[in-house]
Amino acid sequence: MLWHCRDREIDLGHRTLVMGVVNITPDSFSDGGRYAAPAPALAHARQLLDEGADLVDLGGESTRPGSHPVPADEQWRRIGPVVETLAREGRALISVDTSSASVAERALLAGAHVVNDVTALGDPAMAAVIAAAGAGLVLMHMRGRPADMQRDARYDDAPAEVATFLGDRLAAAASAGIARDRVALDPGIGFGKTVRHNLELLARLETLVALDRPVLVGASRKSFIGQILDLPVDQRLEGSLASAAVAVFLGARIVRAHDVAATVRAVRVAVALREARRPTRA
Ligand code: HH2
Repeated sequence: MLWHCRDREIDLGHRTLVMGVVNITPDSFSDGGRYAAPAPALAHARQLLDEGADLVDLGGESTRPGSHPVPADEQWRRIGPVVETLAREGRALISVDTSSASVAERALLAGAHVVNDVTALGDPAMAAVIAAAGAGLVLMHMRGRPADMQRDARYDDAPAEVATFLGDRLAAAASAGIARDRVALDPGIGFGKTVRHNLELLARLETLVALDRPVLVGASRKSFIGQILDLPVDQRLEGSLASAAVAVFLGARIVRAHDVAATVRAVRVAVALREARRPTRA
């Protein structure tokens, strides 16, 4: 399984990437304000790369439940200096967490490789920007929008409905000129879902793996873990690692995480277990 992101060809056949989260925001749900200025954000990105992150996900807009969109110019003011510096250094695979085509365009011009779009091409101008740059794309499922997404969290069969949605968005991306081999798919853990829906999506990840594109899972520190363990956001490491390990074992090829060093170790063991399920070659 190959994932093409501009000039990079990433073979995910026997690997799972760890995507380190860099929230350059005042209000993200788990680390809002810690890396809001360029210098701490850059230092944090470098630290995550040193800890073994395969790519960093730079975001200038929180999408926590109840949050509101941040104007494109403000998003770029937050993430631009970090994207530009990391791209100049040439070491990191750079993802930008934005659903704004104008932010994505500026980031790709500066040298980013992947657009992580939690609205799955909700901005009508986004597909053309990604197609023109040959960028990688993450299509994520969300029900509603962050401001109201927990109000309508109803599904008959969440994994099946999410798979249908992502299959449709994959087809829409292809008709807009974004080759399949550039796209990764994400069930959107915590985006318009109850605890039960999130658990079903993780436990039945094969429903998404069957779409034959890399599956990305972002369960790190999310509230379903807090609800199971009755723990606040700063005490969800073990729950995040357990969720990541199960997702990887069931086929996830990219894990989005805040705690990179620990996640890299958990993912390596889970990948070894996943590989052990394959029939051995004669
Ligand atoms: N989760 C968050 C943000 N972006 N992107 C993808 N593809 N998948 C996810 O699960 C995902 C995401 C929320 O986490 P975080 O960035 O830490 O919080 P906030 O949105 O409050 O900045």
